[in-house]
Amino acid sequence: MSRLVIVSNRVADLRAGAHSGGLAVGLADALKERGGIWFGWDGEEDGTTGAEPQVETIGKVERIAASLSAEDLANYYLGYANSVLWPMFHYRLDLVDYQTEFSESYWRVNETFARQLMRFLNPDDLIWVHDYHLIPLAGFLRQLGCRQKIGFFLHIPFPPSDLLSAAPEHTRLVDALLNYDLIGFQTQTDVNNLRHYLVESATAEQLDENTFSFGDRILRIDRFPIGIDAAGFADMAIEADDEVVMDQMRRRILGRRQIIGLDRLDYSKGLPERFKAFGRLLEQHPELSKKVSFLQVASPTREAVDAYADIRIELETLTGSINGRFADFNWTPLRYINRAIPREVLAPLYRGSQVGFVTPLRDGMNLVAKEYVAAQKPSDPGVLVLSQFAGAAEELTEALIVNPYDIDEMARQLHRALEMPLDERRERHAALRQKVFQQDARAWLNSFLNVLEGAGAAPAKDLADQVLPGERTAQSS
Ligand code: GDG
Repeated sequence: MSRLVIVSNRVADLRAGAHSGGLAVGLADALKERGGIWFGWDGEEDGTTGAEPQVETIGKVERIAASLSAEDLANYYLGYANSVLWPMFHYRLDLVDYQTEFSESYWRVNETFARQLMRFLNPDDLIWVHDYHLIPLAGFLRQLGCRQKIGFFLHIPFPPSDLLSAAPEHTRLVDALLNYDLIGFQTQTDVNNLRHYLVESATAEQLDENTFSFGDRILRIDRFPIGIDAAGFADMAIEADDEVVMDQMRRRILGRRQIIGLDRLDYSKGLPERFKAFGRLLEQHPELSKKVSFLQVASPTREAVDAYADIRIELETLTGSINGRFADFNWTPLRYINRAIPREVLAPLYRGSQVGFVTPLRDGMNLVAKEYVAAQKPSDPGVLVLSQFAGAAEELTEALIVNPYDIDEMARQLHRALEMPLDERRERHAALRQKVFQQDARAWLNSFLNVLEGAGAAPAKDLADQVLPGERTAQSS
């Protein structure tokens, strides 16, 4: 079995326990089994780009932590990655803040990372690069002579061809992607979007539905919907601490149900629309007064980016106005927590909430939707209300699927979720649960690595069918 080399923006803490979060733990387990490297930024905010990376050996795994200067962090990470690529890939061209120094830093940091990583690679390593921060990495590795198989997984959406074409540097970005052997996306929509771009721009020749050739390279594009450690999360949900248990008992006594939302505080998550939908529900159903409350946890991220500061102010204003209008001396309809809560608290909180309200305007997958399903009690489960624009909606079709821009529709579906009879809740949840447990983190990881291991070769049928340049005219005329 080849060694595995994982590259992500931030190197994971390989000593952290299972309670620290699903994805990093799943990838770290795969690394520990196969042996290999995890390479990424060390998380320090005042380093020196290009300084000798720190190497720590843990069993068969080398953790290589690279340093970044404060300036590169501002330009490469907050700038290009999070003020250009993040909004662009979430269909928000209006929020793209393109600056030449962002771009210069982005490509240079990737080149530096490639040079640093190259020294540690073995000839038959399997390299797996994660996310939009590192699109150019394979191109720079190839320039340095890297012949190993390199896969790329995009955790966020990939925009439609028309939208991408309006963005600065789109040709350079797509050309950089073509240096990978395998590109994995969360959804079929993302796969189709890159496929259309490649076909329309004639950037690469299509060999079959998922395979393209570009110069002497063969590229495969496919869908690998990411999953969670469903069994582990379900177990965590059962072990509630005393405070969570008491909160649930109190609500049960008062006959009060809870809607829950949990997100990083990000404009892509549709939080203002979600708050308004809850306000609309209370407005249209006065009988729900004191009978339902909405708990939204929104942990702060990327606060140095203006668009994130703006959304925070908007949410505080909305919370104030909804509570001001509907609250009573013994009932706060909307509780908004603007900080992270521990994972072992959030799992039982999901379980104790009758509705999971997950309504991003655009999301690669959305793991919260899957965590909510995994945490439910199968005999008396809650209902998932899910945006049609979350990648998860492609799989979780038994959720109540909503348009996150349509406030009335969301209010209606919230009401339907609160009123849903037990039989229907059980039926929908059983179907959802099966999908979440089947397509879990381990299945996702294995399927990506299996395809990457076989990648780089043209599909047999197409090679045989491939028409040589001179033959094409003869056959078609
Ligand atoms: C990107 C893509 C894709 C959130 N608040 C707290 C907390 N969380 C945890 C959740 C969940 C994770 O963070 C969020 O995952 P999402 O998938 O919802 O969203 P992104 O962070 O935007 O992730 C996304 C994902 O990559 C994976 O490919 O699904 O589409 O945007 O696990 O539970 N965890 C704790 N406290 C919090 O307050 N402990």
